[in-house]
Amino acid sequence: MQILSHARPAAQPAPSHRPHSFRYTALSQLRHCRGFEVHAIQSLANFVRHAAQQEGFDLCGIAPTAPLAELEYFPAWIAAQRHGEMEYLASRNEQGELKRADLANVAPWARSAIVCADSYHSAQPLSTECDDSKRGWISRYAFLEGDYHDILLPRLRALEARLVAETATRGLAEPRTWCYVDTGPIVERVLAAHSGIGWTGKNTLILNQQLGSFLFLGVMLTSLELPADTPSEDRCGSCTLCLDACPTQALTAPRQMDATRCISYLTIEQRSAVDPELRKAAGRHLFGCDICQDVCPWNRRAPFSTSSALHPRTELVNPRLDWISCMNEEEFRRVFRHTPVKRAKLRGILRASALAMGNSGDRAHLPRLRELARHTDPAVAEHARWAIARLESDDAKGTHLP
Ligand code: B12
Ligand code: SF4
Ligand code: SF4
Repeated sequence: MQILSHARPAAQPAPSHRPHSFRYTALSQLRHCRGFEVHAIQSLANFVRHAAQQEGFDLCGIAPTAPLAELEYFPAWIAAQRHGEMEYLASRNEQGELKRADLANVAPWARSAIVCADSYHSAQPLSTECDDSKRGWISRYAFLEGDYHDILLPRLRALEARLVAETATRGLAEPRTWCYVDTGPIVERVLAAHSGIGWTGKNTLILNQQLGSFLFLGVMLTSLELPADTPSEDRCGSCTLCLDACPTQALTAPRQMDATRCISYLTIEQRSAVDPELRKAAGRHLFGCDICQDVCPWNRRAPFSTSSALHPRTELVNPRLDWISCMNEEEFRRVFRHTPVKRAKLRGILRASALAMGNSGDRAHLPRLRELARHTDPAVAEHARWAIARLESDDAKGTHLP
Protein backbone atom coordinates (compact mmCIF):
# COMPACT_ATOMS: atom_id res chain seq x y z
CA MET A 1 0.00 0.00 0.00
CA GLN A 2 1.14 3.48 -0.65
CA ILE A 3 -0.23 6.67 0.88
CA LEU A 4 -0.18 9.13 -1.94
CA SER A 5 0.29 12.82 -1.27
CA HIS A 6 -3.17 14.10 -2.19
CA ALA A 7 -5.11 14.43 1.09
CA ARG A 8 -2.16 14.84 3.40
CA PRO A 9 -2.48 17.91 5.63
CA ALA A 10 0.27 20.47 5.10
CA ALA A 11 1.03 20.51 8.81
CA GLN A 12 1.79 16.80 9.06
CA PRO A 13 5.14 15.32 8.17
CA ALA A 14 5.02 13.26 4.99
CA PRO A 15 4.59 9.56 5.82
CA SER A 16 7.80 7.66 5.28
CA HIS A 17 7.87 5.58 2.14
CA ARG A 18 8.13 2.10 3.45
CA PRO A 19 9.64 -0.52 1.19
CA HIS A 20 6.90 -2.73 -0.21
CA SER A 21 6.96 -6.13 1.34
CA PHE A 22 5.70 -8.72 -1.10
CA ARG A 23 3.68 -11.76 -0.15
CA TYR A 24 5.52 -15.07 -0.12
CA THR A 25 2.91 -16.65 -2.39
CA ALA A 26 3.46 -14.03 -5.07
CA LEU A 27 7.23 -14.42 -4.82
CA SER A 28 7.07 -18.20 -5.08
CA GLN A 29 5.00 -17.88 -8.25
CA LEU A 30 7.41 -15.36 -9.69
CA ARG A 31 10.40 -17.62 -8.99
CA HIS A 32 9.41 -19.62 -12.07
CA CYS A 33 9.63 -16.56 -14.28
CA ARG A 34 12.75 -15.47 -16.05
CA GLY A 35 14.73 -12.80 -14.22
CA PHE A 36 13.88 -9.94 -16.51
CA GLU A 37 10.15 -10.76 -16.28
CA VAL A 38 10.30 -10.71 -12.47
CA HIS A 39 11.95 -7.35 -12.63
CA ALA A 40 9.45 -6.08 -15.24
CA ILE A 41 6.45 -7.15 -13.15
CA GLN A 42 7.82 -5.70 -9.92
CA SER A 43 8.65 -2.38 -11.49
CA LEU A 44 5.22 -2.40 -13.16
CA ALA A 45 3.66 -2.48 -9.68
CA ASN A 46 5.70 0.62 -8.79
CA PHE A 47 4.59 2.20 -12.06
CA VAL A 48 0.93 1.55 -11.09
CA ARG A 49 1.34 3.25 -7.70
CA HIS A 50 3.06 6.23 -9.25
CA ALA A 51 0.44 6.53 -12.00
CA ALA A 52 -2.37 6.30 -9.39
CA GLN A 53 -0.78 9.20 -7.57
CA GLN A 54 -0.61 11.19 -10.80
CA GLU A 55 -4.31 10.49 -11.36
CA GLY A 56 -4.93 12.12 -7.97
CA PHE A 57 -5.80 9.06 -5.84
CA ASP A 58 -5.00 9.28 -2.14
CA LEU A 59 -4.29 5.57 -1.68
CA CYS A 60 -3.30 2.70 -3.92
CA GLY A 61 -2.57 -0.93 -3.06
CA ILE A 62 -2.43 -4.28 -4.83
CA ALA A 63 -4.36 -7.37 -3.68
CA PRO A 64 -4.19 -10.97 -4.85
CA THR A 65 -7.36 -12.50 -6.28
CA ALA A 66 -6.77 -16.02 -5.00
CA PRO A 67 -9.59 -17.24 -2.71
CA LEU A 68 -9.92 -14.60 -0.01
CA ALA A 69 -10.94 -15.95 3.39
CA GLU A 70 -13.52 -13.23 4.18
CA LEU A 71 -15.57 -14.13 1.11
CA GLU A 72 -16.38 -17.47 2.75
CA TYR A 73 -18.87 -15.55 4.91
CA PHE A 74 -20.70 -14.17 1.91
CA PRO A 75 -22.98 -17.16 0.99
CA ALA A 76 -24.23 -17.45 4.58
CA TRP A 77 -24.90 -13.68 4.65
CA ILE A 78 -27.05 -13.98 1.53
CA ALA A 79 -28.76 -17.15 2.77
CA ALA A 80 -29.74 -15.28 5.95
CA GLN A 81 -31.38 -12.59 3.75
CA ARG A 82 -29.14 -9.89 5.25
CA HIS A 83 -29.21 -8.14 1.86
CA GLY A 84 -32.97 -7.49 2.01
CA GLU A 85 -34.27 -5.97 -1.24
CA MET A 86 -30.76 -5.52 -2.74
CA GLU A 87 -31.33 -8.49 -5.05
CA TYR A 88 -28.30 -7.65 -7.17
CA LEU A 89 -26.06 -8.78 -4.30
CA ALA A 90 -27.44 -12.31 -4.69
CA SER A 91 -26.86 -12.51 -8.46
CA ARG A 92 -25.45 -15.79 -9.80
CA ASN A 93 -23.35 -16.79 -12.82
CA GLU A 94 -24.40 -19.33 -15.46
CA GLN A 95 -23.19 -22.17 -13.22
CA GLY A 96 -25.51 -20.95 -10.45
CA GLU A 97 -22.67 -19.73 -8.23
CA LEU A 98 -23.01 -16.50 -6.28
CA LYS A 99 -20.96 -14.05 -8.33
CA ARG A 100 -19.63 -12.14 -5.32
CA ALA A 101 -18.60 -15.24 -3.33
CA ASP A 102 -15.40 -15.74 -5.33
CA LEU A 103 -13.68 -13.59 -7.95
CA ALA A 104 -13.21 -16.76 -9.99
CA ASN A 105 -17.01 -16.85 -10.43
CA VAL A 106 -17.00 -13.59 -12.34
CA ALA A 107 -13.46 -12.91 -13.58
CA PRO A 108 -11.52 -16.21 -13.61
CA TRP A 109 -8.77 -14.51 -15.63
CA ALA A 110 -8.02 -11.91 -12.94
CA ARG A 111 -4.74 -12.33 -11.05
CA SER A 112 -4.49 -9.02 -9.19
CA ALA A 113 -6.74 -6.22 -7.99
CA ILE A 114 -5.46 -2.66 -7.99
CA VAL A 115 -7.40 -0.84 -5.28
CA CYS A 116 -7.50 2.96 -5.26
CA ALA A 117 -9.17 5.21 -2.73
CA ASP A 118 -10.03 8.87 -2.25
CA SER A 119 -10.78 10.56 1.05
CA TYR A 120 -13.96 12.61 1.19
CA HIS A 121 -13.52 13.81 4.76
CA SER A 122 -14.44 17.47 5.18
CA ALA A 123 -14.55 20.22 7.79
CA GLN A 124 -18.36 20.09 7.94
CA PRO A 125 -19.89 19.08 11.29
CA LEU A 126 -20.43 15.43 12.16
CA SER A 127 -23.97 14.07 12.22
CA THR A 128 -23.49 13.35 15.92
CA GLU A 129 -23.02 17.10 16.53
CA CYS A 130 -26.27 18.19 14.84
CA ASP A 131 -29.34 18.36 17.07
CA ASP A 132 -31.51 21.10 15.53
CA SER A 133 -35.05 19.68 15.36
CA LYS A 134 -35.74 21.70 12.21
CA ARG A 135 -32.96 19.99 10.24
CA GLY A 136 -32.16 16.52 8.90
CA TRP A 137 -29.00 14.70 7.78
CA ILE A 138 -27.77 13.84 4.31
CA SER A 139 -24.71 11.66 4.70
CA ARG A 140 -21.26 13.08 4.15
CA TYR A 141 -20.62 11.19 0.93
CA ALA A 142 -23.83 12.53 -0.61
CA PHE A 143 -23.59 16.24 0.26
CA LEU A 144 -20.63 16.71 -2.11
CA GLU A 145 -20.54 18.60 -5.41
CA GLY A 146 -20.52 15.43 -7.49
CA ASP A 147 -21.39 11.75 -7.48
CA TYR A 148 -18.33 9.72 -6.49
CA HIS A 149 -18.97 7.16 -9.24
CA ASP A 150 -18.53 9.92 -11.83
CA ILE A 151 -15.45 11.30 -10.08
CA LEU A 152 -13.47 8.09 -9.50
CA LEU A 153 -14.32 5.97 -12.53
CA PRO A 154 -12.82 8.24 -15.25
CA ARG A 155 -9.56 8.44 -13.29
CA LEU A 156 -9.52 4.68 -12.77
CA ARG A 157 -10.00 4.26 -16.51
CA ALA A 158 -7.15 6.71 -17.15
CA LEU A 159 -4.96 4.57 -14.88
CA GLU A 160 -6.08 1.50 -16.82
CA ALA A 161 -5.07 3.13 -20.13
CA ARG A 162 -1.64 4.01 -18.73
CA LEU A 163 -1.12 0.46 -17.49
CA VAL A 164 -2.04 -1.06 -20.84
CA ALA A 165 0.28 1.38 -22.65
CA GLU A 166 3.11 0.67 -20.21
CA THR A 167 2.88 -3.11 -20.66
CA ALA A 168 3.17 -2.57 -24.42
CA THR A 169 6.23 -0.36 -23.92
CA ARG A 170 7.80 -3.10 -21.79
CA GLY A 171 7.10 -5.76 -24.38
CA LEU A 172 4.60 -7.63 -22.15
CA ALA A 173 1.38 -9.17 -23.50
CA GLU A 174 -1.63 -6.85 -23.32
CA PRO A 175 -3.36 -7.47 -19.98
CA ARG A 176 -7.09 -7.92 -19.53
CA THR A 177 -8.64 -5.34 -17.19
CA TRP A 178 -11.99 -4.32 -15.66
CA CYS A 179 -12.68 -1.17 -13.65
CA TYR A 180 -15.32 -0.86 -10.94
CA VAL A 181 -16.53 1.87 -8.63
CA ASP A 182 -19.41 0.23 -6.86
CA THR A 183 -20.58 -0.96 -10.26
CA GLY A 184 -19.74 -4.64 -10.51
CA PRO A 185 -20.21 -8.00 -8.82
CA ILE A 186 -17.23 -7.80 -6.47
CA VAL A 187 -16.97 -7.14 -2.74
CA GLU A 188 -14.65 -4.16 -2.94
CA ARG A 189 -13.90 -3.98 0.78
CA VAL A 190 -12.48 -7.49 0.95
CA LEU A 191 -10.07 -6.64 -1.87
CA ALA A 192 -9.25 -3.32 -0.21
CA ALA A 193 -8.37 -5.07 3.05
CA HIS A 194 -6.00 -7.41 1.19
CA SER A 195 -4.40 -4.52 -0.71
CA GLY A 196 -3.08 -2.97 2.49
CA ILE A 197 -4.84 0.38 2.05
CA GLY A 198 -6.68 -0.18 5.34
CA TRP A 199 -8.19 -2.74 7.66
CA THR A 200 -11.84 -3.79 8.05
CA GLY A 201 -13.14 -1.80 10.99
CA LYS A 202 -15.72 -3.33 13.32
CA ASN A 203 -18.29 -1.13 11.52
CA THR A 204 -17.38 -3.12 8.33
CA LEU A 205 -15.78 -0.06 6.69
CA ILE A 206 -12.23 0.12 5.37
CA LEU A 207 -10.22 2.25 7.73
CA ASN A 208 -6.80 3.74 6.96
CA GLN A 209 -4.52 4.69 9.83
CA GLN A 210 -3.79 8.16 8.42
CA LEU A 211 -6.92 8.99 6.40
CA GLY A 212 -9.68 7.32 8.46
CA SER A 213 -12.72 5.66 6.87
CA PHE A 214 -14.40 8.45 4.87
CA LEU A 215 -13.01 6.80 1.74
CA PHE A 216 -14.40 5.97 -1.68
CA LEU A 217 -13.02 2.81 -3.24
CA GLY A 218 -12.32 1.95 -6.86
CA VAL A 219 -11.00 -1.41 -8.06
CA MET A 220 -9.24 -2.48 -11.25
CA LEU A 221 -9.00 -6.20 -11.88
CA THR A 222 -6.14 -7.26 -14.13
CA SER A 223 -4.77 -10.47 -15.59
CA LEU A 224 -1.28 -9.28 -14.61
CA GLU A 225 0.12 -11.10 -11.60
CA LEU A 226 1.48 -8.13 -9.71
CA PRO A 227 3.21 -8.53 -6.33
CA ALA A 228 0.60 -7.94 -3.61
CA ASP A 229 0.99 -5.51 -0.73
CA THR A 230 0.91 -6.60 2.90
CA PRO A 231 -2.57 -6.33 4.52
CA SER A 232 -2.85 -3.61 7.17
CA GLU A 233 -2.79 -4.45 10.83
CA ASP A 234 -6.19 -4.39 12.60
CA ARG A 235 -6.07 -1.30 14.83
CA CYS A 236 -9.59 -1.42 16.31
CA GLY A 237 -8.27 -3.09 19.45
CA SER A 238 -10.84 -3.32 22.23
CA CYS A 239 -12.85 -0.33 20.96
CA THR A 240 -16.57 -0.94 20.35
CA LEU A 241 -17.75 2.68 19.88
CA CYS A 242 -19.33 2.03 16.48
CA LEU A 243 -21.25 -1.05 17.63
CA ASP A 244 -22.50 0.78 20.72
CA ALA A 245 -23.56 3.90 18.76
CA CYS A 246 -25.53 2.23 15.97
CA PRO A 247 -29.15 3.22 16.71
CA THR A 248 -30.69 0.23 14.92
CA GLN A 249 -28.27 -2.51 16.06
CA ALA A 250 -27.43 -3.15 12.42
CA LEU A 251 -23.90 -4.12 13.47
CA THR A 252 -24.74 -7.51 14.92
CA ALA A 253 -21.12 -8.34 15.81
CA PRO A 254 -17.70 -6.93 14.91
CA ARG A 255 -17.46 -6.76 11.07
CA GLN A 256 -20.93 -8.21 10.62
CA MET A 257 -23.93 -6.26 9.44
CA ASP A 258 -27.60 -6.97 9.00
CA ALA A 259 -28.02 -4.53 6.12
CA THR A 260 -31.81 -4.62 6.46
CA ARG A 261 -31.45 -2.74 9.77
CA CYS A 262 -28.95 -0.15 8.54
CA ILE A 263 -30.35 3.39 8.20
CA SER A 264 -28.37 3.70 5.00
CA TYR A 265 -30.37 0.79 3.56
CA LEU A 266 -33.68 2.08 4.95
CA THR A 267 -33.21 5.55 3.40
CA ILE A 268 -31.46 4.62 0.13
CA GLU A 269 -32.30 1.08 -0.92
CA GLN A 270 -35.54 -0.10 0.66
CA ARG A 271 -38.58 0.53 -1.52
CA SER A 272 -41.16 -1.19 0.72
CA ALA A 273 -42.47 0.41 3.93
CA VAL A 274 -39.95 0.89 6.73
CA ASP A 275 -40.51 -1.51 9.64
CA PRO A 276 -42.32 0.47 12.39
CA GLU A 277 -39.77 -0.85 14.90
CA LEU A 278 -36.97 0.89 12.99
CA ARG A 279 -38.74 4.17 12.17
CA LYS A 280 -37.99 5.85 15.50
CA ALA A 281 -34.36 4.70 15.45
CA ALA A 282 -33.86 6.28 12.02
CA GLY A 283 -33.94 9.68 13.74
CA ARG A 284 -33.68 12.63 11.37
CA HIS A 285 -31.71 10.84 8.65
CA LEU A 286 -32.77 11.77 5.12
CA PHE A 287 -30.24 9.83 3.04
CA GLY A 288 -27.59 7.44 4.36
CA CYS A 289 -26.04 7.41 7.81
CA ASP A 290 -22.60 8.34 9.18
CA ILE A 291 -22.94 7.56 12.88
CA CYS A 292 -20.64 4.52 13.00
CA GLN A 293 -17.94 6.59 11.26
CA ASP A 294 -18.56 9.81 13.17
CA VAL A 295 -17.85 8.10 16.50
CA CYS A 296 -14.69 6.38 15.26
CA PRO A 297 -11.55 7.79 16.92
CA TRP A 298 -9.53 7.29 13.73
CA ASN A 299 -11.74 9.78 11.88
CA ARG A 300 -11.17 12.43 14.56
CA ARG A 301 -7.52 12.72 13.61
CA ALA A 302 -7.92 12.25 9.84
CA PRO A 303 -7.05 15.17 7.53
CA PHE A 304 -9.69 16.73 5.30
CA SER A 305 -9.73 15.99 1.58
CA THR A 306 -8.19 18.65 -0.61
CA SER A 307 -9.91 17.41 -3.78
CA SER A 308 -11.96 20.19 -5.39
CA ALA A 309 -14.16 17.55 -7.06
CA LEU A 310 -15.27 16.35 -3.61
CA HIS A 311 -16.16 19.77 -2.25
CA PRO A 312 -19.16 19.87 0.15
CA ARG A 313 -22.31 21.73 -0.94
CA THR A 314 -23.14 23.73 2.15
CA GLU A 315 -26.89 23.90 1.45
CA LEU A 316 -27.02 20.10 1.69
CA VAL A 317 -25.21 19.93 5.04
CA ASN A 318 -27.79 19.37 7.77
CA PRO A 319 -30.54 20.83 5.53
CA ARG A 320 -33.81 22.30 6.74
CA LEU A 321 -36.66 19.80 6.84
CA ASP A 322 -39.21 22.39 5.67
CA TRP A 323 -37.15 22.79 2.46
CA ILE A 324 -36.57 19.09 1.72
CA SER A 325 -40.12 18.03 2.60
CA CYS A 326 -41.62 20.63 0.22
CA MET A 327 -39.67 19.54 -2.87
CA ASN A 328 -41.42 18.67 -6.10
CA GLU A 329 -40.01 16.59 -8.97
CA GLU A 330 -38.48 19.60 -10.68
CA GLU A 331 -36.68 20.93 -7.63
CA PHE A 332 -35.55 17.43 -6.59
CA ARG A 333 -33.95 16.96 -10.02
CA ARG A 334 -32.36 20.41 -9.98
CA VAL A 335 -30.85 20.01 -6.51
CA PHE A 336 -29.81 16.35 -6.57
CA ARG A 337 -29.15 15.66 -10.28
CA HIS A 338 -25.40 15.21 -9.83
CA THR A 339 -25.47 13.58 -6.40
CA PRO A 340 -26.05 10.00 -5.17
CA VAL A 341 -29.34 11.22 -3.62
CA LYS A 342 -31.07 10.84 -6.98
CA ARG A 343 -31.05 7.08 -6.27
CA ALA A 344 -33.70 7.52 -3.56
CA LYS A 345 -35.98 9.45 -5.95
CA LEU A 346 -38.35 12.18 -4.74
CA ARG A 347 -40.61 9.57 -3.17
CA GLY A 348 -37.73 8.26 -1.00
CA ILE A 349 -36.60 11.67 0.22
CA LEU A 350 -40.18 12.74 1.04
CA ARG A 351 -40.76 9.51 2.92
CA ALA A 352 -37.54 9.97 4.90
CA SER A 353 -38.37 13.62 5.60
CA ALA A 354 -41.75 12.54 6.99
CA LEU A 355 -40.03 10.13 9.40
CA ALA A 356 -37.45 12.80 10.28
CA MET A 357 -40.17 15.33 11.15
CA GLY A 358 -42.02 12.69 13.16
CA ASN A 359 -38.85 11.95 15.11
CA SER A 360 -37.96 15.61 15.67
CA GLY A 361 -40.24 16.16 18.67
CA ASP A 362 -41.09 19.49 17.03
CA ARG A 363 -44.83 19.98 16.51
CA ALA A 364 -44.16 22.95 14.21
CA HIS A 365 -43.77 20.28 11.50
CA LEU A 366 -47.42 19.15 11.86
CA PRO A 367 -48.92 21.40 9.14
CA ARG A 368 -46.46 20.13 6.51
CA LEU A 369 -46.96 16.54 7.68
CA ARG A 370 -50.74 16.93 7.27
CA GLU A 371 -50.13 18.00 3.67
CA LEU A 372 -47.83 15.02 3.09
CA ALA A 373 -50.47 12.71 4.58
CA ARG A 374 -52.60 13.60 1.51
CA HIS A 375 -49.74 12.94 -0.94
CA THR A 376 -50.64 10.99 -4.07
CA ASP A 377 -47.90 8.46 -3.31
CA PRO A 378 -49.42 6.06 -0.75
CA ALA A 379 -46.02 5.30 0.84
CA VAL A 380 -45.28 8.99 1.47
CA ALA A 381 -48.81 9.47 2.85
CA GLU A 382 -48.57 6.44 5.17
CA HIS A 383 -45.18 7.47 6.62
CA ALA A 384 -46.55 11.01 7.15
CA ARG A 385 -49.55 9.61 9.07
CA TRP A 386 -47.16 7.63 11.27
CA ALA A 387 -45.12 10.81 11.89
CA ILE A 388 -48.23 12.80 12.86
CA ALA A 389 -49.28 10.09 15.30
CA ARG A 390 -45.78 10.08 16.80
CA LEU A 391 -45.66 13.85 17.21
CA GLU A 392 -49.11 13.91 18.75
CA SER A 393 -48.33 11.05 21.13
CA ASP A 394 -46.96 11.55 24.61
CA ASP A 395 -43.60 9.92 23.89
CA ALA A 396 -42.62 12.45 21.19
CA LYS A 397 -39.58 13.84 22.99
CA GLY A 398 -37.50 14.61 19.95
CA THR A 399 -34.71 12.51 18.65
CA HIS A 400 -31.15 13.64 18.43
CA LEU A 401 -29.38 12.20 15.44
CA PRO A 402 -27.22 9.69 17.31
C1 B12 B 1 -24.47 -3.03 -0.62
C2 B12 B 1 -23.65 -1.88 -0.10
C3 B12 B 1 -24.15 -1.20 1.00
C4 B12 B 1 -25.31 -1.72 1.83
C5 B12 B 1 -24.80 -2.89 2.73
C6 B12 B 1 -23.53 -2.54 3.51
C7 B12 B 1 -22.78 -3.75 4.04
N1 B12 B 1 -22.08 -3.57 5.16
O1 B12 B 1 -22.80 -4.80 3.47
C8 B12 B 1 -25.77 -0.44 2.59
C9 B12 B 1 -26.85 0.25 1.79
C10 B12 B 1 -26.28 -0.67 4.02
C11 B12 B 1 -24.48 0.38 2.54
C12 B12 B 1 -24.17 1.38 3.43
C13 B12 B 1 -23.04 2.17 3.34
N2 B12 B 1 -22.13 2.18 2.36
CO1 B12 B 1 -22.08 0.86 0.98
N3 B12 B 1 -21.79 -0.45 -0.41
C14 B12 B 1 -22.44 -1.51 -0.72
C15 B12 B 1 -21.73 -2.24 -1.88
C16 B12 B 1 -22.45 -1.89 -3.19
C17 B12 B 1 -21.64 -3.77 -1.71
C18 B12 B 1 -21.16 -4.19 -0.30
C19 B12 B 1 -21.37 -5.67 -0.09
O2 B12 B 1 -21.09 -6.48 -0.96
N4 B12 B 1 -21.89 -6.03 1.08
C20 B12 B 1 -22.08 -7.40 1.44
C21 B12 B 1 -21.36 -7.73 2.72
C22 B12 B 1 -21.43 -9.22 3.01
O3 B12 B 1 -20.06 -7.32 2.48
P1 B12 B 1 -19.18 -6.48 3.50
O4 B12 B 1 -19.85 -5.71 4.55
O5 B12 B 1 -18.21 -5.77 2.66
O6 B12 B 1 -18.71 -7.71 4.35
C23 B12 B 1 -17.54 -8.37 4.27
C24 B12 B 1 -16.74 -8.16 5.51
O7 B12 B 1 -17.55 -7.77 6.62
C25 B12 B 1 -16.16 -9.54 5.70
N5 B12 B 1 -15.60 -9.80 7.00
C26 B12 B 1 -14.39 -9.29 7.27
N6 B12 B 1 -14.03 -9.76 8.46
C27 B12 B 1 -14.99 -10.56 8.95
C28 B12 B 1 -15.05 -11.28 10.16
C29 B12 B 1 -16.18 -12.06 10.43
C30 B12 B 1 -16.23 -12.84 11.69
C31 B12 B 1 -17.24 -12.09 9.51
C32 B12 B 1 -18.45 -12.90 9.77
C33 B12 B 1 -17.16 -11.34 8.29
C34 B12 B 1 -16.01 -10.60 8.04
O8 B12 B 1 -17.12 -10.49 5.25
C35 B12 B 1 -17.90 -9.88 4.25
C36 B12 B 1 -17.71 -10.49 2.89
O9 B12 B 1 -18.06 -11.83 2.89
C37 B12 B 1 -20.29 -1.61 -1.80
C38 B12 B 1 -19.54 -1.52 -3.13
C39 B12 B 1 -18.99 -2.89 -3.54
N7 B12 B 1 -19.28 -3.30 -4.75
O10 B12 B 1 -18.34 -3.55 -2.78
C40 B12 B 1 -20.57 -0.22 -1.17
C41 B12 B 1 -19.56 0.32 -0.18
C42 B12 B 1 -19.19 -0.79 0.77
N8 B12 B 1 -20.32 1.37 0.59
C43 B12 B 1 -19.64 2.36 0.90
C44 B12 B 1 -20.15 3.43 1.71
C45 B12 B 1 -19.36 4.73 1.68
C46 B12 B 1 -21.31 3.26 2.46
C47 B12 B 1 -21.86 4.19 3.56
C48 B12 B 1 -20.79 4.90 4.41
C49 B12 B 1 -22.81 5.23 2.92
C50 B12 B 1 -23.56 6.09 3.93
N9 B12 B 1 -22.95 7.13 4.48
O11 B12 B 1 -24.70 5.84 4.22
C51 B12 B 1 -22.69 3.19 4.40
C52 B12 B 1 -21.83 2.51 5.48
C53 B12 B 1 -22.56 1.50 6.30
C54 B12 B 1 -21.59 0.48 6.90
N10 B12 B 1 -21.38 0.53 8.21
O12 B12 B 1 -21.07 -0.33 6.16
C55 B12 B 1 -18.20 2.27 0.42
C56 B12 B 1 -17.31 1.89 1.63
C57 B12 B 1 -15.97 2.56 1.68
C58 B12 B 1 -15.19 2.13 2.91
N11 B12 B 1 -14.42 3.03 3.51
O13 B12 B 1 -15.27 1.00 3.34
C59 B12 B 1 -18.32 1.14 -0.70
C60 B12 B 1 -17.09 0.26 -0.82
C61 B12 B 1 -18.61 1.87 -2.03
C62 B12 B 1 -17.36 2.51 -2.64
N12 B12 B 1 -16.98 2.05 -3.82
O14 B12 B 1 -16.73 3.37 -2.09
N13 B12 B 1 -23.66 -0.04 1.52
S1 SF4 C 1 -24.49 3.44 8.97
FE1 SF4 C 1 -25.77 3.99 10.77
S2 SF4 C 1 -27.37 2.41 10.89
FE2 SF4 C 1 -25.78 1.66 9.46
S3 SF4 C 1 -24.41 0.42 10.75
FE3 SF4 C 1 -23.55 2.50 10.76
S4 SF4 C 1 -24.50 3.51 12.56
FE4 SF4 C 1 -25.69 1.66 12.13
S1 SF4 D 1 -15.20 2.95 16.25
FE1 SF4 D 1 -13.62 1.67 17.19
S2 SF4 D 1 -14.24 -0.46 16.70
FE2 SF4 D 1 -15.40 0.90 15.34
S3 SF4 D 1 -14.20 0.97 13.46
FE3 SF4 D 1 -13.53 2.73 14.73
S4 SF4 D 1 -11.78 1.96 15.93
FE4 SF4 D 1 -12.83 0.17 15.07
